[in-house]
Amino acid sequence: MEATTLAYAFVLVIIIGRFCCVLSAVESIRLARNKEFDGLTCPVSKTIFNADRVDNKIQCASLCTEASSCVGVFHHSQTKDCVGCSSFDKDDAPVLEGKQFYARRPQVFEGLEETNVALGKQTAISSISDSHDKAKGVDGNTNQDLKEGSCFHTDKETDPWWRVDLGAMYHIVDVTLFNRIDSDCEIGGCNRRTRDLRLSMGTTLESMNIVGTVPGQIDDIHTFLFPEGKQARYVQVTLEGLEYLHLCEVQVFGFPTY
Ligand SMILES: [Ca+2]
Repeated sequence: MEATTLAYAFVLVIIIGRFCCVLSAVESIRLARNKEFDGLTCPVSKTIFNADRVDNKIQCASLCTEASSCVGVFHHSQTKDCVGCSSFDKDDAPVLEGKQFYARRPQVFEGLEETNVALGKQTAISSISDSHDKAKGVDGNTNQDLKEGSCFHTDKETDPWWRVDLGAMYHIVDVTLFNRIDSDCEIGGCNRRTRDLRLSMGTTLESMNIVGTVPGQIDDIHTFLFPEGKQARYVQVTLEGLEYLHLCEVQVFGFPTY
């Protein structure tokens, strides 16, 4: 009887020991998961949203734009988690494979790759001179010599304009104009014609707003910067006054909204 009791006690000790090991292992897993998840969380009480099934970083960043207090997001390309924070120091974030943090400064996201969203898009123009069609403003060729066949050119008229339809809403961070700089014009060069420009943007053609102006002649390459970003679908360049309008490329850098 005593031997049997000892045997039961021995087995009990083994079971308890293994149970403790299991508990210890569970704790390790929990801690490991917490540690891993630290890279997807914000400081205490600074989480604004925690969305799952967010397929890409741009959709994740777009969620942040809908929350005025959001300063950045984590997006995990494997788990599809998207976490928005009202405060975060990205330098403190642990580096985990597949996860990236994107800071909002304050509306444009560092880390997202802006592209020329005007490239190859539909264009409109007030008039066309010779073969210098409107589409040449977005053909990807920045050659600034008209003879090379990659510039658009209006007739001489009052307030000539050129416009691109981006086809969707974009966060726009800069617009760059490539002036015509060949020497085929009369004294003074052709580049002097490109002056007194205004840049307009709108989400619709009925809601265009002036977002930049250039008094006098523009540089050979002129860039309008929008550090906080502009949301627009249409981008238009208008020359104020009686003149030809010709540019060899208009680049619109930004990233899509969803
Ligand atoms: Ca061109």
